[in-house]
Amino acid sequence: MISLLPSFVLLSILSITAHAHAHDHTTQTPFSSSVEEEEWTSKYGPQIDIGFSGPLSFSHLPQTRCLDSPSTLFDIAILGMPFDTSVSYRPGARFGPFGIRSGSRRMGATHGWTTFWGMNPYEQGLEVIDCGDVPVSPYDNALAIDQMEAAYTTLISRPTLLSSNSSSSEGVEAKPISKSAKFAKDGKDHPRIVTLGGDHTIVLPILRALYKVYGPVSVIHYDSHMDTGSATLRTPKGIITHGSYFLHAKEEGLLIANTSIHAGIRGKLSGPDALRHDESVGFELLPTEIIDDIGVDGIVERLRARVGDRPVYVSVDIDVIDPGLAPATGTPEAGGWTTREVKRTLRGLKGLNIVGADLVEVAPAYDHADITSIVAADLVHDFLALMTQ
Ligand SMILES: [Mn+2]
Repeated sequence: MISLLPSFVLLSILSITAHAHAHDHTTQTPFSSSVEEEEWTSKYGPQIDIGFSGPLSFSHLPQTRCLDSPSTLFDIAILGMPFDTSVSYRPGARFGPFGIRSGSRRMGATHGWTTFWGMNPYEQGLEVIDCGDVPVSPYDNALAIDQMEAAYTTLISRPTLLSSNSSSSEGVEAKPISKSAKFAKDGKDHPRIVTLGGDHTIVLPILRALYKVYGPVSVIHYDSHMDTGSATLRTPKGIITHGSYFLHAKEEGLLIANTSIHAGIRGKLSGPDALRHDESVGFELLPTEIIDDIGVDGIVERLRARVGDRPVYVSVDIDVIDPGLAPATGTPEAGGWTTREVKRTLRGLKGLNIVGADLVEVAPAYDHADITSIVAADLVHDFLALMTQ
């Protein structure tokens, strides 16, 4: 652990130690007549993390390097994918997991109750932990995509902690925590992962991993861009980017045909052909401005009707939100939804069979006063509430 410290910190520690040692020989009278063992604990109790201190995990959750620890079981994991080498404009989302965790510093398991949800996701009897980040290659995209798939597959292949506990009691049937178990090919309960991106390309390895457990899924996709490859069709075939991964997912059979939906689209396109192409990939499209006509409830109704009771993956690009409220992203688009509107539509997804979720495209270098990171962390809290209520 000490080797991880910057050398100047190490030098300071060594020089203080050396100084104290020399001091022992010359000072006869210590300023305290006795040393009380564990003085901190006896006076102040546990060494808790406060909002502006402590190791950086999401919401101060216990953090484990889960990929190294096969015996670590959980029901829901936070997992970072610091990948940003397939973007079309501003890079920087590799720092997204760090930024979102930083934006969550004022959150905590003991005060996760909100009037918005009327519950605390950390107090629903489920183990929610932060599994750290996937160490992805910043040099080789094909390698990085395989690393992300391998990591996600590793974690969702484990039994949930809850089902593991209940099956270990003799005569007690393993109790699934989620309705999604009925979609799993093995009929078992699998943990769910909330992934912190990373650019949006991370969804392709995630869908590949989910396919192994559930088969194809439906997607609810919040974004100002369609990401179905209409703008990148001119690039060489086979190139996977953060604007084309859904086309690859469709071609690989990872999506249930014609059951996915975009919400919040407003990016500029080459023309109406782009819409026809998008529809051919299997998406319905809710443009940003429709919210003024049908309201939050209308958006929720359309999202729910499209995916029905199928297994659904929820992917949120932070750029669905207006850049005035969430500027730190790679391809900002003016005129987006407010944070409050997005939160209300997410709450409207209660009861759907959500098998996983992500929050992507946060690039903290473009942030101001952490506003984007705080928004992103808040939406991750909403994912946890959705998955645990
Ligand atoms: Mn986008």
